[in-house]
Order: sequence, then C-alpha cells, then structure tokens
Amino acid sequence: MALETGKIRNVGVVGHGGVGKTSLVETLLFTAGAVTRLGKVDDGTTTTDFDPDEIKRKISINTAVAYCDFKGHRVNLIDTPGYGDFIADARAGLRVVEAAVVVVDAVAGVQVQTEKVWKFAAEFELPRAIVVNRLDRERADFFRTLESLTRRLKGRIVPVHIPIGEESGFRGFVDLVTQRATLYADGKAADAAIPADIADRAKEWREKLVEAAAETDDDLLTKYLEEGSLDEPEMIRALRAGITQGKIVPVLCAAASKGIGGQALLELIIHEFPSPADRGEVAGTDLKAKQAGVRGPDPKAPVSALVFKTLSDPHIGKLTLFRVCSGTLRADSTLLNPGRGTRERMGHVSWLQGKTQKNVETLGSGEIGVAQKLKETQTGDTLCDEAQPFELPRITFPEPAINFAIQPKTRGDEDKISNALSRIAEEDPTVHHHFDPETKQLLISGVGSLHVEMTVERMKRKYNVDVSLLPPRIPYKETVKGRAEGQGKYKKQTGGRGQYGDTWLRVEPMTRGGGFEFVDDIFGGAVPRNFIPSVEKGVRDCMKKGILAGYPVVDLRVTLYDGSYHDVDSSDMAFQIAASLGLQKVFMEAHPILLEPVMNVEVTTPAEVAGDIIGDMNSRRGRIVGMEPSGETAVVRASAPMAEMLTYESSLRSMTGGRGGYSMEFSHYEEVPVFLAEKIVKEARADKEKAEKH
Ligand SMILES: Nc1nc2c(ncn2[C@@H]2O[C@H](COP(=O)(O)OP(=O)(O)OP(=O)(O)O)[C@@H](O)[C@H]2O)c(=O)[nH]1
Ligand SMILES: [Mg+2]
Repeated sequence: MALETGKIRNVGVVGHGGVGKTSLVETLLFTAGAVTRLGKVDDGTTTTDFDPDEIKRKISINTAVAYCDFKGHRVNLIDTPGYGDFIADARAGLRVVEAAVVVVDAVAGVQVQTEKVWKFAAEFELPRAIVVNRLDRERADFFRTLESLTRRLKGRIVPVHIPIGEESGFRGFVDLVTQRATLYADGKAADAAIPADIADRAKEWREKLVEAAAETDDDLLTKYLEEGSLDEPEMIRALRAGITQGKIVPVLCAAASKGIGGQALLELIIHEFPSPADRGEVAGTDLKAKQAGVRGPDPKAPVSALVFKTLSDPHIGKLTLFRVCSGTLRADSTLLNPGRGTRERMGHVSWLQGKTQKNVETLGSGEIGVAQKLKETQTGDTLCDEAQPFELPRITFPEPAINFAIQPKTRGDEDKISNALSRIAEEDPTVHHHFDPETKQLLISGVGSLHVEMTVERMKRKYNVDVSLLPPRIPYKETVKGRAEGQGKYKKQTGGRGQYGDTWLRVEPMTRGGGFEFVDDIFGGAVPRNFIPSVEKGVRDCMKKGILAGYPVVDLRVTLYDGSYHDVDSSDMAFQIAASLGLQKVFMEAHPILLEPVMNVEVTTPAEVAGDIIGDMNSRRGRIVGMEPSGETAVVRASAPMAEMLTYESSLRSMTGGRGGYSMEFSHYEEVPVFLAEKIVKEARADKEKAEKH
C-alpha cells in the first residue's frame, strides 16, 4: 500500500555551509524515533552525511534523503549541502518538496548562501520556516540574528519561539503560540511555565505574532485593530493558514547537536506545512497532445516522476533518486524516459534512509524513492507512463565557471580518465569535461576550485585514477596583418635521385573568422597540376604547427603564383617541403601577430563593491560593457581576455567576501597587445628549444 498523499510532508533543509542542517535532520530523525542514536557530524555517524568525502571533510557534498514517521505522518527530509560550490544540489532538492526549512547560525545570522537558498525557495513559491540554530554557542544571539533575517530576507518573518538561557546556558524556548516553555535537561524535553524573568519579553513577542496573524486577512485585521486582540482559536487558525500559504515565515529556536528543537519543528512540519495533495497539480508537457498539461497528485493518475539526484558508486552501482509527482509507481514496472526516448525497467524501488534502502512494492503520489541501475536516466529527467507520456520541466544546473587541465600521473590513463569523468558527470551535472584539440589538453570544468578538487579526489577514490590539475593553456592563434610574397625552394642532390620543389607564395590577411583560403594562380604549368595539392598540403601542415610561436595559423589567404620543377627530381614530398619553407619565410615578413580568446563575463556582486569589481576588470585588460544595479546586488558585464581570467574566482571571492558570483563564455578572438605577444613568443621559443634538447 502506498502512503496516503495527504499525510506526506516533503521538506528541504537548506542554508549556508556548516550551520547545522545535517545535525538538525539527525535530531528530527532521533526525536521521531527513526534512529536510535543521535549521530554526530564530527564523529561521521549521521544518517545523511555517509559519503567518505563528507565524513572526511565534515561537510555535506551531496543531497541526501531520510524519513521518519511522526504522529501518523510521513516526513521526508532532504538534507542539502550549504557550500557555494555544491549549492546547485540545494536548488534541485527544493524542486521536489512542498516546503523549506532554512537553517541559520545564531552567531553569523544571514550569510551568502542563506540569501541564495532563500531566492531558490521563493522561485519555487515554497512556504518556509527559519530555524536559528547553534544557540548554545558563544556569542549566539537570537535577537540580533532575527534583525539580520528581517533586514536581508524578503517575507513576513516572525518568531514563534524565543530562547530561554544564553550561550552554554541555552536550555529551551518559550512557545509564543501556546505560551508555555519547553525546557531541556539531559536531552529530554519537559513542559514548564514561562520563566518569570522573560515573561514580559514573551508577552511583547506574542503580541507581534498576533499582529502578524491578523495581517493575513483583512477582516481579522479590522477586528484586531478595533478590539486590540483576537481569540485564541482564531489567531491559531490564521497563523497556520498564513504559514501554509507562505504569508508568514515562522522563526524557531534550536541547538541541533544537543537535540534541542526537534519536537517543535516536527509539530510545525506536520501541522503547518502543506502536503503534496495541498500543493495540487504540477505543470509540464503532455507529449501525446503535444501541448502544455498538468498532472494531479492522484494515486490513479498516470505516473510521472522527477529525478533530482543521481549517485553512482563502483560498488553499489547507480542510484536514481526521484519524486513521484502523480500516480502510483510500482516496483518492476517499465517507465518511459521521454527526454531520452528510452524505456527504463524500475526493478526494486525503495525508500531511502541516508544510504540504507528499504524496498517497497509501490510509491504513491508525493513520495520520494530510489531505483537502482537505471540505464540512461540522469538528474533532471522525467520518468512516466509509456501510454501517457508527460514531461516535467527539467531541473537546470549552473554553467561551469572554472577550467583546469588534467594530466594523468600514469601514462596511458587517458581513457580511464574520461571514463571516470563521464561516470562522475552522471551524478554531478555541474562537472563537465572535454578534449581541446587546439591545446591538446583534457579540460575539466566545474563551479569552483573546491568542486574541481573534490572531483579529482572522487576520481581517485572511486575509479582509481590519479591526475594532477594545471591551469589550462590559452588557445592562442597566429595570423598576419600585412601582405608579403616570396620563394620557397627545396633542392637536394645526393647522388642518385634528388629532390626538387620550387614555389612562389603570396600571403595576406582575411577577415577575423575567415579561416584559410588557398588560391592556385599558376599559369603555363610552372608547377605541374599534380603537385598543386602537395603545395596546399605543405601550407596546411605548416599552418597547423604554427610559425610565430607554435600556435595554429588562421585567417590567412595563401596564393601560389609561380614556381618551377624538375622532370626527375620533383615529387609530392619535395613540393610539400618547399611550400612549408616558403610559408615560414613569407609569413614572418607579413607582420605576424598573435590572437587571443576574449570572454564575455557577467559578474554578480554586492552593490557596495561594484566599483572594485570594475577597477579590477580594467586591470585585467577588460572592457566594461554594462552595469545594472538592482538593489543590493549589481550585475557587471564585461569582455576580457581569457588569459587574464584564469585566476578570477579567488580574486572575486576576496573582493566580495564570498558573496559574488560570475559566469563566463567564449566570445571572439582579438589581437594580443605587442608587449604581451613578445613575451608569449619568447616563452614558446624557449619551450621549443627545451623540447628539442630532450
Ligand atoms: N555548538 C553547536 N554546534 C552545532 C550545532 N549544530 C551543529 N553543530 C556543529 O556544527 C558543525 C556543522 O554541522 P552540520 O550539521 O554538518 O552543518 P551543515 O549545515 O549540515 O553543513 P553543510 O552540510 O556542510 O553545509 C558540526 O561540527 C556540528 O557538530 C549546535 O546546535 N550547536
Ligand atoms: Mg550538512
């Protein structure tokens, strides 16, 4: 029997890195009795940080799922990572829940990623609750944190708790709705009267809560303003409805690692957060009708499910985590993946408690489950009934911002590397890799440097390939600015049959992006027909190898306008060599230059440091194309040479205190300024000499 949709709560736990999300999930599981011991992040014993990389670093890297049953409800918890490099997982996790718990640290208040996950939750119109965690820490301050919440996050944010005791003396909270206290001793909660010393404060905040409840409804507000109060049941009804609809964001107290706050949050989740049934239909594309359509959370509707995470491991194989959006998904059924046009056999399907799977026969609408060893399905895909094809909007991921070149530590490991990277990309869609034929390097791209380093570690641990990371080579190109012409001749007479080829070549520039053009301008057979392709081949090969500094030559027209031959000694090879020698000489006389790739860059930054960003961009030979201030954040658009942008990530981080972000894409090629070109040519020659000595 599938679970009853109205009794399910799917909750995304999100927030800045290290604020205690994983610890809070553990506390919820423990409070509900789903685990018998309260696991600790510092001991590597939590349910949701089970990956060896997570245990080693004591941070969450992957979204993980756990569940508990509380007072007749199924609560599915999605524990998401908080570090910037992995924050795309948090966004993907929020796509499959009905509500979010946003955790903040009681010392630091709102941080960079808090703002980001807040925007994600708003994008998906999710009701939210905020948990002020780590209230037992030194310098923890609930009211200062509250101030930063109301100042920096949009929404009607109002406490439903106030803390009792400070720092290491933090021992519980007042529930402003019931006006009772919950006090903890030895991890056990006990109900108590509000302590006398905070009674006034509790009253003051209770009043603000009533006011917020009244504001959710015009009639209530009129009544409140006239009578100065609301009756208890009325106020509770308004408050609950306000939270469910996202009009009110309640703030709760916690010290997750001490088990404080779990019970109250669970009560809020089951009473105030919406169920998948409340959330209603989901929009998508009806592939049969070839138009927009919807699917309701009805157990009898055709099945549709959204894949929000893929985990792959050489030992357990591939795990596909999905959320059933409509219908009832059965074990051993066959579903369609409409995006890839493939069928997938589901085999066993299970609930997921961290890394532990519990097989079930069916998964109903609104449930979160996992399938093993699906062939082609990847994160973001839809799975659906074959007879009623339907596609949910894909989950999108950010474009990679940083590139490294990868070099195998063991020769001949290249195939193993791309294999491992393809497998990793299945579970992490923010990892990309490709071979750059111009620089002959395998490039890996990711969200940030920590992300790329983690990927390299994962390759080693899971796939046993060891690589080093290098900054990528810049794919410069060579061309000319002027015209020149001259002779290329190759003649060898060493007894027996000799070698003879003689060409006269003219070179001239073409427009940027023009590529290469070979013009045969021979009259009267000065170079015989059958050797003309040899001349062209010699020219092409020489262009590929580069002349000025070993980079490929582009945007060049080469005209063969004269030459001579020898009846016996002329050959294909001789003409190729002659052409190559000729081109090398003529090219250098036609004002050769280097071209460099220029990138379009878009930087998002706190408005107060936008001036620094622009100054820094100028020092990188960048050109500012536009700037849009939008409140507290500004967007700066620029174009800048790739060579200057290799180290941008860390500079941006330090200029913005980690609050900035950027994206970058190739735009076009431009001439390298002379002073830099000289340096690049010199380095290239030195490299070449070194290589020739070895
Ligand atoms: N003092 C104190 N420490 C806590 C509390 N909750 C969590 N911690 C500690 O804070 C650190 C981070 O906790 P996590 O639960 O891993 O935080 P997280 O938000 O899941 O971190 P990421 O997933 O990496 O973003 C760990 O050392 C926890 O033991 C708390 O209430 N009080
Ligand atoms: Mg975590």
